[in-house]
Amino acid sequence: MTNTVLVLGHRNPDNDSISAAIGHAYLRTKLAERDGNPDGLVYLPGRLGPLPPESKWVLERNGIDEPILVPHVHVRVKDVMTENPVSVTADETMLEAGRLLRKLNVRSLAVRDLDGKFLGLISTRAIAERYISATDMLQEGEESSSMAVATSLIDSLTQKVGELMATNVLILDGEDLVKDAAADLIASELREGVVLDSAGRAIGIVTRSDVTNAPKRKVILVDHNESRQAAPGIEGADVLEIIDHHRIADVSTANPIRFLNLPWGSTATIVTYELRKEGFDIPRGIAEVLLSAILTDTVILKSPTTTEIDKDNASYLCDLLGVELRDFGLQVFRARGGEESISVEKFVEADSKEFLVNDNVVLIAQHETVDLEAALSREEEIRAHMCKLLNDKKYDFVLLLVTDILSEGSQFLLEGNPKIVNNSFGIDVDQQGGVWMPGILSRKKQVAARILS
Ligand SMILES: [Mn+2]
Repeated sequence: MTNTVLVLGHRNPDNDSISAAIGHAYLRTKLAERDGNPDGLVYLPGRLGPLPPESKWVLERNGIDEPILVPHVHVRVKDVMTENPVSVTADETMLEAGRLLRKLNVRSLAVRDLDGKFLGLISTRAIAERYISATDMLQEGEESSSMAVATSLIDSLTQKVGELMATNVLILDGEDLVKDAAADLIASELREGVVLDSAGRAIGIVTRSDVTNAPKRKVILVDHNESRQAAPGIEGADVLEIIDHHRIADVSTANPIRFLNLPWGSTATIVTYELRKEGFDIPRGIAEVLLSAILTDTVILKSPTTTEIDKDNASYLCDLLGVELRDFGLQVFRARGGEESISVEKFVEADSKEFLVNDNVVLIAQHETVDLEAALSREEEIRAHMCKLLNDKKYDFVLLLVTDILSEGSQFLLEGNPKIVNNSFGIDVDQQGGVWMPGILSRKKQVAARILS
């Protein structure tokens, strides 16, 4: 486990955090293959929370495994234990056990029954104690007592392991935190604890020195560099690298590391750029994963955070995949399923603002979408909720702009008195389906300003 490097995005992962973790783990693996990997590091993408639906969609259709769920990066018992400890059966002799201990140069062996179940530990210390106890028979100046000691020692060689093993062994769980296990182990009579599997077989032995010299877990952070957003336990982990596109925050490291932070639209853009710079072929699955994240983080290259480099890398991936950017982007956003699944309250109210017009209070709400059709399929339900707000709050009218980011316009839906809106825009808003207003994207500059003037 000590050679595993977890590549982790932020808490509450979005598609960029998932995709950048997968893409960067792939890049690091390819670099290790090409440039050598003396420490035998294995790069494993992880996630700190549930998989967003669009990530699930893109991974499933490409047959790529979900990143493993990483609840924290504290050191666990399974990170420090000696795996698959050598064991002997309870009816083997002390001679056999002793020879094995010597041959393997270990201090203890697990003792098992015939089904493989753990029974106890036999240690060099138990053997030494057995020998020393034999010397109790020694009496000053009595030749016969030396013989008794020798006989006892010889007898001990054929004694069964089961008679001498320790059974008061501390049983640990592989997932236990080392800092907790350490306290238990120091308090326990024996120097070793044992980890069992569900069938009761010993799968690991942990010694006191294992827990006091526990190595830190190795991580690479992608899509964040803020400890509040990072895996619990990050302050005790060994951060090897950071790849990000956010503000520089507070993660600190003991050693100099590679910290690549660029003000581009997504971390997936940075990973794509790096894969290209290093000259690696990008397999289809990885390309789709990265493209999906460039498109979610930049809202299909429409968000103000979008740069020329995002556009260049997105179009490179589109060419490689033979897909059309907008089509693929829409598929990704549909997989996200927001329009169908969010509550009508959220749909209407999440971004709504009251304004005062001629002594009347009005509500102007906006819902941004890349899938106008799906959004408007809920018109009836949306209007019913707008009516409820209208009556509850005694608004003069409630106007909802369903803004299509891709088509760059808004559908106006209105409940209540339509006069002001109709006069301001020269339209007849009071109709089923509402009115499409091309070019209207900003509530503040293009809608409220006109209504208020
Ligand atoms: Mn991001």
